[in-house]
This record gives sequence, structure tokens and C-alpha cells, in this order.
Amino acid sequence: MASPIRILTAVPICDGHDSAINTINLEFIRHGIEVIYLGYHRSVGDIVRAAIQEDVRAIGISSYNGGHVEFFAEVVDLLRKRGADDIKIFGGGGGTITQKDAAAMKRKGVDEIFFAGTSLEEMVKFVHQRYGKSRKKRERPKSPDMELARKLTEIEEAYAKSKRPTPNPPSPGTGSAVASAQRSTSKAGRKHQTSNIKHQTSKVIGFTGPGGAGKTTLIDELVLRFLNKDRRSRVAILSHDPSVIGEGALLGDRATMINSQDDRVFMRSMATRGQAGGLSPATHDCLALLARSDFDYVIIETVGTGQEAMPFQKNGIVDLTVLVMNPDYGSRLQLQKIVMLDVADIVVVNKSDLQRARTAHSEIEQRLEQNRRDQQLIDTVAKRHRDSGVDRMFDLISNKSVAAVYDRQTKRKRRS
Ligand code: B12
Ligand SMILES: Nc1nc2c(ncn2[C@@H]2O[C@H](COP(=O)(O)OP(=O)(O)OP(=O)(O)O)[C@@H](O)[C@H]2O)c(=O)[nH]1
Ligand SMILES: [Mg+2]
Repeated sequence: MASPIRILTAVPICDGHDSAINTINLEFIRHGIEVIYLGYHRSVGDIVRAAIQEDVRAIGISSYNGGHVEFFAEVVDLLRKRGADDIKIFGGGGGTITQKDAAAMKRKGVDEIFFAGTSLEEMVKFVHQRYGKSRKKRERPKSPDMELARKLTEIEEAYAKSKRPTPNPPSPGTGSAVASAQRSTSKAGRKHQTSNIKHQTSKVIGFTGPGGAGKTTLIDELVLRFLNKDRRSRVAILSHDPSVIGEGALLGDRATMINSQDDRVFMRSMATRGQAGGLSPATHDCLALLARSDFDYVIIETVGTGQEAMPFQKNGIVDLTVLVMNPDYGSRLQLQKIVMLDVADIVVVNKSDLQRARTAHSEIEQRLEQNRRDQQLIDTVAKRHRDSGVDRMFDLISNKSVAAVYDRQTKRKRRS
């Protein structure tokens, strides 16, 4: 089975008109397209960086507040400068973009502009016809990020071709999808691989928890602290959203990210493509590749999960697991059922600005005491900038107390 077409959509800087793009995103998803939505008020740099890291076929821009001729042209130019002019641009903006503007935009390298009254069906057809065919291989990726992005695509595509999800993903090595993806890398790619990709040195932190608990918001706040602590550090994020096999998906975590829109952050969004449990069939291999690449931290976010077992347990790559809880989980009975509470290294009660948070803290504390493990419980308000709970969590992850957890995990891995 062919991999779904991946496109990025966004609304330009100083523009909050996101209603049109939200409708269009939904229509694309319904027709088998994976849409990485970057959100509104996005700069040219943010759009191009995201498109390269996500290795999309094209960028769809919805623009209403004027300046579109220049804005679209700047996106085309920056893609060219970065050696990524195989990523194409299309878009619309109702009556704001005139026929004359559209002609000028096309001259500057934009593929297509859609006007008021165009049916959603026409746009879907355009994307399938124009961006559905397989791409030419890039001769020599111009940056390590670009090369990494393409390798992640090769891994995902290798799994898509194998048609069905693998319940127990194989370890990287001979026979796995990553092995064949890496074998197919260009000579330039292999050279980079030996110089820049090493054995796992990154700290890999897995975040899971119910949908909407604040995982992405919390990760974004932690990333800010990682970036500020060490001005040379780099962070990778592998983020998941759900999808059914062969269907489209809205990969929306990027829209929540503010601090992670940074050249020192490499973010990749993945659809689960039919696999249950919060991760994708290709996750293990993609994560292994990121962990061997040049990052200080690799953060992985699952889709919103329920009461089932920790998605990272069989993974073997994740050093530290974080369960982000919403204070509104139900009653103590629900807590007894949440298996993840037995295995997480850190449990976070996020949204502790909400009324039920204190009760949630004490109920979860009692539940964790029964485990008799050295688990940490932290209250956070991730949506609040400079939250002291997030500071505490950052200290735990980056400082000594967690080094103990890493040691424990490493020893366990070495023993097995
Ligand atoms: C809805 C709307 C709003 C809503 C936005 C809600 C939201 N969250 O999006 C609200 C009320 C909040 C709003 C606010 C403002 N708005 Co307003 N708004 C509109 C309005 C009425 C409709 C836009 C829309 O969503 N259309 C629905 C879409 C589906 O249809 P469409 O526009 O015809 O688009 C078609 C194609 O172009 C294509 N398309 C569009 N985008 C894309 C992207 C891709 C990838 C593809 C493939 C296709 C595609 O899809 C459609 C297919 O038929 C337009 C007027 C108009 N009729 O265009 C003004 C308009 C865009 N707004 C305008 C203004 C000025 C504002 C404000 C500045 C007003 C103010 N002073 O506060 C604010 C700015 C808000 C902000 N933060 O940016 C002006 C812009 C003028 C300009 N560019 O010079 C307009 C043109 C109204 C006007 N005539 O003055 N607005
Ligand atoms: N009140 C409150 N809201 C928060 C807090 N943290 C995040 N939110 C809001 O909760 C909503 C969901 O946040 P996300 O970070 O997208 O949650 P998520 O767990 O990543 O969601 P999924 O990826 O969809 O599972 C957003 O509207 C956030 O602004 C918090 O501490 N307090
Ligand atoms: Mg999220």
C-alpha cells in the first residue's frame, strides 16, 4: 500500500483567519491525506522549517489579511535557498487574492491559487493529482535535518509498503524497515550517517496520557527550558496522532507548539496508521534513528491514551516515562484501572489550576504509594509560562534525581 500524501497547512503571520483552513484540512483528511497543521500567525521561517522536517510534498497556505504576493514568494524563495524546492506551494484566501495577484504568485513559483466558490472536491482532486506521484530522490540533502527527515519518510514508507502494522516492532538491524531504508540511502547520506549519527547518546523521554491532558503544551514548556539551559543543545520531538490504516490524519501537535518553533528543535509528526496503543508501526525504527542522531534529548508523545499499558514498555529505547494526567479522570476506581500508573517514572497532574486538582493529587499519591516504587508526582500548569511545577519537572529530568533513573534503566537494558 502506498503511503498517504503528507502536506503541511498554515495561516501566515498577523493573520488569524483559520476557519477556511480548518474546513479544508478536514476535507483533505477525509480523502486519505495526512495534514500537518501548523496553525495561524506563522512566519515564513516557521513554515519552511516545519515543511522540511516533516518532509511534506507541499504546503497549503490560507491567507486573508493581505501581503500574500510577498508572503507566498518568500516561502518559495526560502525553500529554494534551503535546497527544498521539491516542496510545492498552493493556497487560497477567498476574495482577498485577486486573479491578478494569483497570476503574479504563480510567476514567482506558486503551483495554484483557489478562489471563492471553488468546491472542496476540486481542491482534494488537485492534491491527489499533483502531489500523489512518487518524488525524485534528492541528490544531496543540503542539511542534516533534511537528510534525517527523508530517512524518517523512508522508514514510514517501508512500513506502509509492508501493508499491515507490525504488532511487535523489530529491533533496528538486519531485516527491519530501518535497515532497508538505511541501505537505500544515497552515498552522501551514508557519509553523513557515519559522521553525524552515532550510537544512542540522547536521553529519550516518553510522554503519554489521555487526550487533551496537556502533553504537547508541557513538552513545549520543557523544550524552552532545555534550549535556555544550554545554548548549543538540540532537541527532537516525535509526536503521534491517531489514524486508521489507509486513511488521512490531522497531525495537530505543531499548532500547540510555540517555543519549539526553533532551529534547534527537530519535530516530526506521525500518524498511527491503524496501530492501536498510541504509536505507529514505524515508531520504533524512527525513534531509534533519532536517538542515534545528534540530539541531547529526544521526546516522544503518544496519541491520547486510555487505561491500557504503557506504550513504551516493549520499546527498549525510552529512558524515562512520563504520564500526564488530567485532574478530571473520574473517581478512585478509574485510577485503580490505569495500568500506566504502575510503570511511569514521573506522573504529572497537569491543569492543576483546575478545581479538582488537589483531590486528584492526593488520590494519585495514594495510588502510587501502593506501588512502592520511586515514582515522582508533580503538579503543573503547563499553559502558564514560567510555572514552578514545570520548573520542578525540568530539574527532575535534567538533574541528578533522574540520572538515577537513567542509570537504573541502562543497567536493566545491559542485563537483558
Ligand atoms: C470569517 C471572517 C472573519 C472571522 C474569522 C474566523 C476565523 N477564525 O477564521 C472573524 C470575524 C474573526 C474575522 C476577523 C477579522 N477579519 Co475577517 N473575514 C471573514 C470573512 C467573512 C470570511 C473568510 C472565510 O473564512 N471564508 C470561508 C472560506 C471557506 O471561503 P473563501 O474565503 O471563499 O475561500 C475559498 C478559497 O479561497 C479556498 N481557500 C481559502 N484558503 C485556502 C487554503 C488552501 C490551502 C486551499 C487549497 C484553498 C483555500 O477555499 C474556499 C473555497 O471556496 C472574510 C470576507 C470574505 N467573504 O472573504 C473577512 C475578511 C477576510 N476579514 C477581514 C478583516 C479586515 C478582518 C479583521 C481585521 C477585522 C477587524 N478589524 O477586526 C479581523 C482580523 C482577524 C485576525 N486575527 O486576523 C477582511 C480582510 C481585508 C483585507 N485583506 O484587506 C475581509 C476580506 C472582509 C472585508 N471585506 O473587509 N474575519
Ligand atoms: N486549564 C489548563 N489548560 C491547559 C493546561 N495545559 C494545557 N492546557 C490546555 O489543554 C488543551 C490541550 O492541550 P494539549 O497540550 O494539546 O494536550 P495533549 O495532551 O497534547 O492533547 P492530544 O495530543 O490531543 O492528546 C489546550 O487547549 C491547552 O491550552 C493547564 O495547565 N491548565
Ligand atoms: Mg498533543
